[in-house]
Amino acid sequence: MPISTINTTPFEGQKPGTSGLRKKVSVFKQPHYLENFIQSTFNALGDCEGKTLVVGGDGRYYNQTAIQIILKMAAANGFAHVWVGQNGILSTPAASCVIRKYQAFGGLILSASHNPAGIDGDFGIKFNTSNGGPAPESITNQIYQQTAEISQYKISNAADIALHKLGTQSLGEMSVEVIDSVVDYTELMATIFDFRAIQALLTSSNFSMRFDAMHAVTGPYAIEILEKRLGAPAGTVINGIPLPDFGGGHPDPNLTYAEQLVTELFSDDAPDFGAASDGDGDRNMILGKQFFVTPSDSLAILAANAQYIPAYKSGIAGIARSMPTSQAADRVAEKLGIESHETPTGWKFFGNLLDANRVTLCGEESFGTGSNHIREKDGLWAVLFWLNILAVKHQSVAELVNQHWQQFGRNYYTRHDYEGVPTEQAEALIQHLQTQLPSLPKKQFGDRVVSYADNFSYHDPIDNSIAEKQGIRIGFEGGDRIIYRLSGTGTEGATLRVYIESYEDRPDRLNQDTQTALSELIELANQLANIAVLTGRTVPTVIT
Ligand code: VG1
Ligand code: CO
Repeated sequence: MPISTINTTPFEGQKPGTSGLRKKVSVFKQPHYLENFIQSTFNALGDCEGKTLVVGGDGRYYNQTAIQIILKMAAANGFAHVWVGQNGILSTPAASCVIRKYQAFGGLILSASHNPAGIDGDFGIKFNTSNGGPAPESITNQIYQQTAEISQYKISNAADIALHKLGTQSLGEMSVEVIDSVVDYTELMATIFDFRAIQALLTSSNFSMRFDAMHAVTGPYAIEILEKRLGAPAGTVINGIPLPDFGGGHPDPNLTYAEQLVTELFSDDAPDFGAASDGDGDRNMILGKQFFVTPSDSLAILAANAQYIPAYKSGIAGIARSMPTSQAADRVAEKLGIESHETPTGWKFFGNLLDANRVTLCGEESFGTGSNHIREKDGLWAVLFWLNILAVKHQSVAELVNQHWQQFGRNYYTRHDYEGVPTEQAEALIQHLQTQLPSLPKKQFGDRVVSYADNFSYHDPIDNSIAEKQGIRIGFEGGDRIIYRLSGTGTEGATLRVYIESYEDRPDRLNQDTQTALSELIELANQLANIAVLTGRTVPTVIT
């Protein structure tokens, strides 16, 4: 089958961010744009001859078109074999599972996660390595370098693959295996959790739950696992049909965007348990009856109850959390006498710790939780983990969380996002904070004293790589913290994220409203960064 070599010139800004390259669909659709990035990825990886690749995406608009191009380029670059999800669908955790299971050289995941989809929405792509995890910065930097130098790409002239048809097809010399998107992932979940106990819970008349797939990729996975395998009544999964524009919604599982689920769980006859996932299936939100579990608390609670889960019953090696995630999990690690690690934002920083078996559980405040079963965060896994604990302990979500706070204290936590801030303004704000850093330690604000102020730098204990400038941290005596960083996943202007945390262990102060409990610190965070003056914003766009 003939292969064409096409001349091209570099596009500016093909720099992978927190989680791959994310741009507007209109940017990706420019002639050669996707091709340049794919060829640059292959160039950065070196010899692709005879290797195996996994390809799949979250089903958003442009997914299948992009996959056909990628398959032809993979063939032209010498790959021998590609595993691709049926209709081009693989959730991010399922892609990680498939890469590991079939020992592929790596995978291309097409997703912009919860960013809006559709012809006017966003598209994204990232490369995961053979461990199933997002490529580390050493590789993404090389890819970026290649995008700046590219002059040609290679593409096969073979016909399209029938992505709906399960089984083996060939594309020139390369074989393409179209696989069921759900089977391998479901099997993996069954090896981790006590499906029998969860089934007993989900079929009991004393328990009801709702799972909101938000018209994104998790629908088929949730229907298969929760309804078909575990016996939850039909209708447990809502918005379960993936749509190329996610139904016009914003599949970001939080109190703002998962509105339908939140309304139901906070109603008078709310179900006992509610959960939602995001565009590509790697995030999770956990709700009880009229009760919200912060992702930071969720990580700590899963860690403290890991012994109830078959896969973790002999103990967890350690816990890692991203820097802005609350310190709740650290207290659990301390009690268990295991390692705890603080890494920069983005799942790629957990990979080395997981591979070296230094940690078993990982989490981010941005509704991401996962374990060593794959190398991505995993939405449904977190939901099953919670259900397994509830099934064994016969407690409600609120009881479990309150009990945790009584034992460990509570880290009140909130994140304030200011979206669509002009980039220069956002950078000036970070600079304004940066210049204050040396003068802050020992300074007193009300009854708080600053104990450290820095721009977080991470030294990876496994490969000794260093990631600098990962966010401004202002820590106070007693553990309170304010953190500021700019998002690395947006496609329009800048998003300023302000993370605020305060620890409380007085038993009579554990049930306050979060924004009230944190009001002084929130005010201080606004003042220190001069947010109103420097951005013209007096209220955040989203509070989680
Ligand atoms: C955000 C979150 C981060 C997460 C990343 C990818 O990044 O804060 O914790 O890892 O999204 O998640 P940023 O740079 O915008 O803060 V996902 O579900 O978009 O793959
Ligand atoms: Co996601």
